[in-house]
Amino acid sequence: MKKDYSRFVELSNKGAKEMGYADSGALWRAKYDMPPDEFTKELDRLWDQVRPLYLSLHAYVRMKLHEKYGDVVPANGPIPAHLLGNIWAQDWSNIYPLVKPANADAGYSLTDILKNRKMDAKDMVRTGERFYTSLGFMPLPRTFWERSLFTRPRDREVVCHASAWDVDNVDDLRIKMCIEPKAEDFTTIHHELGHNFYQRAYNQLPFLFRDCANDGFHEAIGDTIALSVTPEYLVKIGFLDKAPDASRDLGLLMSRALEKVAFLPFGLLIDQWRWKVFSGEITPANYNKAWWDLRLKYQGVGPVTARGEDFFDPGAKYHVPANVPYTRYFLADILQFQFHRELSKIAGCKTPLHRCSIYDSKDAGMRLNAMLSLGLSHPWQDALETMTGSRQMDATAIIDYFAPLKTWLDEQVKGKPVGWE
Ligand code: X8Z
Ligand code: ZN
Repeated sequence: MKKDYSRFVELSNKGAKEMGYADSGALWRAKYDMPPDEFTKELDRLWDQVRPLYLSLHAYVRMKLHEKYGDVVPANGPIPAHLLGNIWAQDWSNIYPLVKPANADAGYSLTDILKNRKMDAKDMVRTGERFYTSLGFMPLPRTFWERSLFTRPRDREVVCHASAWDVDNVDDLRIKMCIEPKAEDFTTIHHELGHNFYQRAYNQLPFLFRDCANDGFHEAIGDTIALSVTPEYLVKIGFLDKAPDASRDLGLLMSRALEKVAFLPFGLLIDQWRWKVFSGEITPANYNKAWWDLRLKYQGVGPVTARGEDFFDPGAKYHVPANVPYTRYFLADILQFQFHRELSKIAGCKTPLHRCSIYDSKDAGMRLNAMLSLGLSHPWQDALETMTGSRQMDATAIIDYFAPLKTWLDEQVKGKPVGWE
């Protein structure tokens, strides 16, 4: 794939240059209603805001993995990426059992609930859809149910990486996903439906405005909804008899952090690599070295054995060969907490943010729709202001959300090394 990819980079740059951009990376960075250099600075600013939170999680997880695996996991160096429970080390939820706080486990498994209830793929999507209709959105069209792909076909190969489609730019909405009864897929369903409900919210606008405020917004909507899949919500829809009390908060926060905080540096580094590939600063001769340098710099993870240039590890991440920009997911990771904080206020939540569900709040739904229906007709700053009153992306929302966990993590690693350089 490496050879094909480097040829692809040449061709892609040729097109970008013909359009007046220095290279394809510059073209991608030009889509944020601000000078591209300013956008890069914004990313640095946001990363600086969240890095201490990531470092605390990293130090704690490394300590726990060191306890379990011994010196394979250095006490003060990078974590071997293959021990984090995910092939890309982008979401660490699968090692929750290894790192969960003693006595603060939430005490239920959404995966077990889905399995015990014998939920099939469509049942899970229906449940996701009901969240959106509870906010006041119209149910999905009949064709969505007829034309979507919900399970892995037995007779042919398909791309199972989840995606959402708006085939006619009006209401031929579909998702394509190979759903299994597990919590991760339940979350992804809400993510994909967020794309579909956004697509439908802007389908009345002039054609060129039928798009999102910026691609981070598109990725953030469904995740914002998934943040409302709280124990209290699961009780409301009959999935759980009783919500765990506040003594279980650390477990709940830990499980969310393994998904959302662990992801932050990963969300950033993919395009740090690609932008330099497009600009020529990283060449095919050092594709893999530069990749692992960035993995170390941002994530503090390393390969299990040396990875030479015979390997092309970035190619294992879907979005690289599929040429889907990735910074959007970093932005979404920040924005969804900003959206959740605001919508929780509108929904009248008195609980801490990680216990607030906006389910059934028509007021929250109206505010959300006010932003979605702007589509691309305004700069994203206007859309953000419509939703939150602020024109700036702001990581204080994710930081506040995880503040109790951060305090706890810092106590656990007191006297132990933090960071890896
Ligand atoms: O690719 C996706 C979505 C489709 S837009 C399933 N995500 C990124 C990934 O899987 O790497 C969602 C989170 C990050
Ligand atoms: Zn998405």
